[in-house]
Amino acid sequence: MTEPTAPTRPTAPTAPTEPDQNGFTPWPEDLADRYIAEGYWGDRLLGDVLNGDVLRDDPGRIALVAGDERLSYADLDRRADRAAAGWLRLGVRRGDRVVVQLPNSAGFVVTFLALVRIGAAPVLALPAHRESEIGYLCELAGARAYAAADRDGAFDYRVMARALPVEHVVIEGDAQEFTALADVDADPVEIERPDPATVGVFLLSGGTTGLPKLIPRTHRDYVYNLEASAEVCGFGGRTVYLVVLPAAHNFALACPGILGVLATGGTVVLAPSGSPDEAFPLIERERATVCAVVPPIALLWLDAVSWAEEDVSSLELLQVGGAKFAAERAAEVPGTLGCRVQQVFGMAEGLLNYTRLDDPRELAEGTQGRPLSPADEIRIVDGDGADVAPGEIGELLTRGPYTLRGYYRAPEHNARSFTPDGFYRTGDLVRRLPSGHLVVEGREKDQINRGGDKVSAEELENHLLAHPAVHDAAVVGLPDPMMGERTCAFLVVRDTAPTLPEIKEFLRGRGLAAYKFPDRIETVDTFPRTPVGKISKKELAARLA
Ligand code: OOB
Repeated sequence: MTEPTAPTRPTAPTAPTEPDQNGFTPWPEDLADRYIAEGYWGDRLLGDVLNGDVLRDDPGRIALVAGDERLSYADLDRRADRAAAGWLRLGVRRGDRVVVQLPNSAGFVVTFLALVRIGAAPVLALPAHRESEIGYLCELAGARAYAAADRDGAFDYRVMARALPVEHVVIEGDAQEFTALADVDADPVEIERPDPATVGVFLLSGGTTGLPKLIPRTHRDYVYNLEASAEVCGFGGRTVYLVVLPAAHNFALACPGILGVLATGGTVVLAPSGSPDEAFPLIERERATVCAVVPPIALLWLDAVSWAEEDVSSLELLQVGGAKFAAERAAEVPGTLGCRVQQVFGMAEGLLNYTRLDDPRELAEGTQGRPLSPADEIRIVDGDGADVAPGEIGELLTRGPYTLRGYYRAPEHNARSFTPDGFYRTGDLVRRLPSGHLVVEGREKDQINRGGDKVSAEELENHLLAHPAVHDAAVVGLPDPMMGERTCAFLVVRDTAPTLPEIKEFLRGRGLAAYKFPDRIETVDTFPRTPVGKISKKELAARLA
């Protein structure tokens, strides 16, 4: 302890305090100092991500291709500055939160850059989310504004927006009574730079509880995340990256994703989906070199190349992650798609594992990669929290320079999700090879991984329990060759069992995202119980096998 010294002059409010960082758990000071001293954290902000050399020396280079739009680095930079001024004029300020639910459009990228430049954190919702998720997120985040498309097929975001507890609604497309995204535009103004230690963006957790969780990512941890990823994946000026996953998902955004491409001078091409009908023509036209997909898309592509007419030979790297990609399928990628395969085992909470581009095939195909950063700390523990022997299976715990220390405004959940010394409990069961590569062997968390889309069993159970005919509900994963897992809801019903279409209609009415709907329902008289009286999901899952 140093002697306290008397202040020589009254502390004046030199800078406005960052509003509302109260729900954010910072890294302890000694670790933060270390991450800075060792160069993991710098002063770069998310708003600075566009490659500076390209902006100066080659500003006409194409940064973003979206539909008919082709934006150069200079165009994108200018549009982001104009949009930032537009958001400020609308009344959105540094420290605010804005729920952003935009599809893979230029509007998404411009809005993201504009908000991080003013230091208003985007809360990145998926286009599939509905009232149940979006209403809750707006409230939890205390969002000042909500930005969305006009519609998604038959679904009208504007109808949902009318009931949201926000001051401003901004709509891409036909805005009706709301502000049009195109009008969030003004002459650029001087903007005070946010503090790199503050939250730059909120990602959504896949969820294991009744309600979605928010993951605060600071400017400096997320910049490290995307820059280190870009380096490991060899991204650079000649990278043409096709985005087929939702841009709002961590994988497509920053692993290395859209932001990693823009940071290293490459070109981002946005596709509406991973369907070969939409993705292959774009690969051919733009000569895409890299794409990140979930396993079901990889399987679809392995199949589709044999009949598709497009030339996809420009592809050099297929990143596969979000759910386990079987070694046998991974081994088919080089021969069938003519490119390398990279396995990515990541999480919105932080830790990223990548197979390396120079890994021997057996590691690239048969493992889920090794940690991105030398500063990532990994523990693999048994049920008592003790380290397992080398090579044994256990739960993966982690902490590091880009892994959260707490969910936003979730003290009770945080007490369970982190060890007292700050390791995040991933809920994933892994084993580690002598090379440091991890193999994902299963999951401890009560979640279904439906081809990369995460479904919290508890969240779905709570919705099912609200159905008048449902007495009790238990949701388990059903093995599936294409999706890895599908969702099965076991129900104890009061008298007549509802049908699957009735259940889906009920859940739609409750505003739940459709990817969380059960694929199958099974009615039972009673649930099997564990010795302590909990529902035995293991036994229920065994009944499906
Ligand atoms: C990615 O992020 P999230 O937040 O949607 O889901 C994380 C969880 C992991 O904890 C794990 O259970 C599962 O998804 N997972 C995998 C996997 N990649 C993710 N399980 C097995 N094999 C894999 N390769 O899914 C995500 C974030 C960034 C990059 C890539 C994926």
